[in-house]
Order: sequence, then structure tokens, then C-alpha cells
Amino acid sequence: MTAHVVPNALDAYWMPFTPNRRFKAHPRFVERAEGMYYFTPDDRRILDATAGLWCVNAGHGHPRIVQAIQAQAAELGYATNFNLGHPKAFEFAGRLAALLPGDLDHVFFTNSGSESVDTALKIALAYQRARGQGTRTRFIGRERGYHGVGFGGISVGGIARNRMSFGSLLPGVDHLPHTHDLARNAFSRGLPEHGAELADALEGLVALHDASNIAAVIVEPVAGSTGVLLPPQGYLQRLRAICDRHDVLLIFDEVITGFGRLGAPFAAELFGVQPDIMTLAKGLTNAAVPMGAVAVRGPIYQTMLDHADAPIELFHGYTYSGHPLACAAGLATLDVYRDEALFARAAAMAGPFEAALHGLGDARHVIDIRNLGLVGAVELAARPDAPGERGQEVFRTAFDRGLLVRVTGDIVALSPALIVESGQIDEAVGLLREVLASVP
Ligand code: PXG
Ligand code: PLP
Repeated sequence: MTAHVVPNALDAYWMPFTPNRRFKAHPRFVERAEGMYYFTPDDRRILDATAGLWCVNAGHGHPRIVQAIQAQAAELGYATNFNLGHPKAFEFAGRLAALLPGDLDHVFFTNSGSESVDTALKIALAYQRARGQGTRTRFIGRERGYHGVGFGGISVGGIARNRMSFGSLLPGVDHLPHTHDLARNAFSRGLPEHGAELADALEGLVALHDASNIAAVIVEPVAGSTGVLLPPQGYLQRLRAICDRHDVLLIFDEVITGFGRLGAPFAAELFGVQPDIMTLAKGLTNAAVPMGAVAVRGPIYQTMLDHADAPIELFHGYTYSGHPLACAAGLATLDVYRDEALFARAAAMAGPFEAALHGLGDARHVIDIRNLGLVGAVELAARPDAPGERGQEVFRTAFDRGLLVRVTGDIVALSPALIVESGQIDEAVGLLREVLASVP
């Protein structure tokens, strides 16, 4: 399909999270993008129902963000943030602090969600030590959690394939049970009714290890990567209460749920649950320049400044922390979210999105549909003896028909940019229905 791409030229690039042999035998390319659409080298239009990879929340190639990056590249392309400041990093941190819920008022910059997660875990350990609770070194993650691909992230993450090849990982990590329960909650609209009690497993782990050994619990408020697993009603509130009872930090990984995805600025606000630390990436810069961030509550930052035992309070940082292009992109992105009222728009489109998605309830292979804000999933029955194959075929067939979806196993996830129009929702769902009918 891409005449001017020579097959041998594909060999050098070891593609991430991709079956390289299969892809290179049947490659698929996009060359440019605008708004809700990608365009292939032969100029076919692909409706992007995934906002890139849950990240291009303001749509592709937003002119204000493009312009900000271009201007910044010409003015200051790079400056280290170690012992040297540039204004936009401070401005961006301040804008984020104002936007973030509660007293999440201090922001550490990274370059990805994975780096944000590993940074958050390190901050949790250093903070516990700084406040005289250095025995609190254990972490608690969750089955089917995705927290990126750093050693910390795969350790607290709950995906066997992301862990099994990589040795002994971080010691001292336990996992809560995941909350996905089709037997009780299939075809829920919004938050599922059953399962808040699954949070009580945290009490069990505290009883086993004693709170004095536990640094933090980390969860995605809504698990994205493993197939849009929604928290049961009351579940996150219960987790928060148990963390409070035992003085354990609660980290929300909002890499996907942040910046309007759920129809509120952050999941923490939608659920009314305040985490102690929040990890961010993706929508932070509309993915136009890679960037991540970790936000912490005032007392954590203050404790580090007051009690950490060296003039440098946190021995941690990246060459590209606070990169000027990323800060410029991030500032422009926040302007766009504000001026186009995109979080409110996501909330307004959530109803039409839910209605259209649940219209697929009678489509072939479908065993569940679930949704919240502008994220949704259609779970398909797996082929006996070939789990994931139907999903892969749906992905390829959809792309050939002009629709980009995200597929995890046999779960099709949709997370359109917050600029999506109702006609585009209908188009995406209509195409998906045709694809499901044509894939055996
Ligand atoms: N935490 C969460 C909750 C994420 O969703 C990361 C951390 C890591 O971010 P980086 O920027 O390091 O990739 C993510 C990323 C998928 C998929 O299959 C999702 C992500 C990444 C790759 C694939 O849906 N989310
Ligand atoms: N490896 C080497 C040899 C380095 O010098 C550095 C940074 O100076 C790194 C890794 C870390 O790179 P980054 O700061 O981009 O994460």
C-alpha cells in the first residue's frame, strides 16, 4: 500500500510493542494528521477513534500548539533544568498547580508516563524516609494495572507479559485484585454497580505486612491499557479511606484519565477522591512533544524541603526534565483546553458516545460494552484456542476500512479526541459494526 517504502528499509527499526515480523510483512503507515483524522501515504483518510494512543486530546496538529512549538524551537531549543531555570518551566508548573485538584501544588517534570511512574515511586520512598518512616518501602499495585515499562512501573503493574521476561523486578510489591467482573457488571453504563468490596483486599495486605512497612498504593482510577476497566461505585473512595486509616500514600496514575478524558479535568475530581501523588503524561502536551509530570501535595514537597538530608532534596532528574519545547507545547495545550472548553465538551459528548457505543450491544461477537466520559470498550468473545486473534483481525480490518481503534487482546477500546463531533462518533461506531460483521 505504500509504494515508496522499500521493505528492506523497515528492518533497522525495532518497533515497540509490535510483532515486528508480522508488521514488516504487511506494514501500515500514516504520514500526516489533522483534527480527528490520519492520512496514509496514498492519502486515504483514517478516522482516529483513539486520539493517537489516548493522548491527542485536542486533536491532531492543533495550529496553536504547532505554532508554540515552532516559536519555542527558534527561541530556546534546550536548557538544562539542573541548577538553571527557563521561564516556561516555572510558568507551566504554576498553571498545572492551579488546574490540579486540591493541594497537588508541586510538579516534577519527566518525559513520559513511564518516567512519571518511576519518579512517583521514588518520591514516595524518599518522602517516607524524610519524615522518619524509612521502613515504609513496600508498594501495592493492582492486577491488570498498566504503569508504563520502567522497572518500577512493570513491578507495580499487573500484566504478566510485561513482567515475565524481565527477572525479579522491584522487591516488596503486592497487587490488589482487578475490578473487571463480567458476571456481575456486563453492559454497565458508567460505573459498574458491584465490586466496591474489592478495595478491602488492601486491609488484608496491611494486616499481612503491617502499615509501617507500606509506602504507597498505586492505581489507575480507570485502567486504560488493559481494556478500560472501570472502578465499581464507591471503590476508589474505599481505597482512599483505607490509605488514610494506615497513613499510606495513594498515587493515582492519571496518564490516560487526566486532561478531560472522563469529562472532568482529572479523574480525581470526577470521583471526588484526592490522591497524594498524581502521575501525568499524554494529554499534558497533547502528545505533540513527549512529556510527563508528577504532581505532589504541599506537605510532601514541604517535608522533602525541610527534612531530606542533603542540599539537593531529591537526587533524581532527567536531561530533558522541563524541556523548553515540551513546556511551550504544554502551555499552548492548556490554552486550547481552556479556550475551547474541551473538558466540558467531553462531558457533553459523553452521553451521545455512550448511546452510540451501547447500540453495538447486538453486534456480532460482543460480550460487553462499557464506557465513561469519552472512553469506551467493546469486549469480544475470544476465539477458542486463539485469544487475541479476533481482536488483531478487527484492528487490521478497521484500519483498512478507515478507522483506527486500540485493541488489547479481544477488547476494542475507543477514546476519541475531545473535539469529536457526534457525526464522527456515529461514523466510528458504524464502521466498527461493519468490521465486527465481517470478521469471523
Ligand atoms: N501509566 C498509564 C496509566 C498509562 O496508560 C503509562 C503509564 C506509560 O506512559 P508512556 O508515556 O511511558 O507510554 C501509560 C501509557 C495501550 C497503551 O495499549 C497504553 C499506554 C501505553 C502504550 C500502550 O493502550 N499508556
Ligand atoms: N546514560 C548516560 C551515559 C548519560 O550520560 C545520561 C545522562 O546524562 C543518561 C544515561 C540519562 O539520560 P537522561 O537524562 O536523558 O534520562
